[in-house]
Amino acid sequence: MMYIDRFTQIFKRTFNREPAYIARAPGRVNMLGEHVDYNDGLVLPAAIDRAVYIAFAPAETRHSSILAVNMNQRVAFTPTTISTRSQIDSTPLPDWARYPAGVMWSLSESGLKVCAMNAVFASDVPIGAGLSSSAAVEMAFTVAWQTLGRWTLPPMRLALLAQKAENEYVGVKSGIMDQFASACGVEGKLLLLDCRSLAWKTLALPASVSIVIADTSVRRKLTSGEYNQRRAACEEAVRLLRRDLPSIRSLRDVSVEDFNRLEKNLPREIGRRARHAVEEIARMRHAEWSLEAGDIRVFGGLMNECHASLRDLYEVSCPELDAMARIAQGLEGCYGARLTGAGFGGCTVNAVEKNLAQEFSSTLAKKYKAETGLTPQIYISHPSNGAGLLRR
Ligand code: NG1
Repeated sequence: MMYIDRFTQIFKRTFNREPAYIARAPGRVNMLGEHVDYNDGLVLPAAIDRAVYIAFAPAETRHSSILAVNMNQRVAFTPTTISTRSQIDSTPLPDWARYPAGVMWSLSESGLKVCAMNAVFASDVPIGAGLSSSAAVEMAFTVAWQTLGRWTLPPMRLALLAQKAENEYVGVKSGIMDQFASACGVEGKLLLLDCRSLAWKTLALPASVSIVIADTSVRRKLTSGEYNQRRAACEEAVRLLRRDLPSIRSLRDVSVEDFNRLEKNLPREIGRRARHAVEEIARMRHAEWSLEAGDIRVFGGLMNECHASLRDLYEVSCPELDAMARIAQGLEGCYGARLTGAGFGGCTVNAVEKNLAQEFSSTLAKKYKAETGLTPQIYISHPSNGAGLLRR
């Protein structure tokens, strides 16, 4: 509510009129299935109660004018200027503006009507923390342009258009998980997505369990290079494993048994990376059964195994994430703790007994600070609905 009032005021001050609409697009947390969206695997994210908010209206000009409240920066661009990544005054687009410009580009490429828009947006999704702040920005603009263009597509289709913006305009080869979760979130539910078929369904944690997100306050460095290297290692493993398993298309098609037999044919580092992906996809099958059976202990154990695998095999953790997960795993009421998102900094996600969640959070913060000297941000989070209009 606070956002709506604040935005309406900022919009009025900036554009001398009321916004026509306000939309919201959430960030996401991933409970399990890490670094497998680009291996055709299964993932288990939830949209969270931290989001991007956007107030917008059609513009009377030919260009779109966008104010980023967090950056206190305003840009103006048209479909023509964004093809050279610049604004109407020929200055380059700042980094953050590549997300809205990328969405405009992706929608236009798909032949959708993209109107000139005045917009003000802000986010309370921490940046670079593994909670998909960029997907939230993309989804907010996708919803805004859909509204002004008066076309309607299913949420999964909107997610794919936003992913195209990220992959082809921004230039990050991310999988579909983040945009999917921001587009398709369901209040109170986890989302089980098959990244190959794009079929999905909801699953729930038991009502007595809370999701606690613990931000190490370490921001990731050099991620896109490391991220793309991990992707490349998985692709190389598929290429080498095809000598024995000619029909495989991705690591999704390799069973743990076949991998155990064939790992010796892979260079050691490629073998470690691929083992994480193959075992993580298998863990996701167990996770589905355990949640359907309401067995949070088994599910929590899988979260802990996932953290160890990301740390030791995939090597995308860092000392602060390891400390946060290790301390949490030793606290009362914690069923499972692991790093979430790409890694190299950012957040852990924890499944915690609801009536112990407050105490868990304050003890975790204290112990983490004592061990690392850093002050973490810890929130009890609740799965939220996906991107959409807040009011007309
Ligand atoms: P985050 O941590 O939100 O950047 C990244 C990818 C996802 C997925 C996870 C690892 C981007 C934008 N997103 O998420 O598609 O591969 O890492 O599971 O790079």
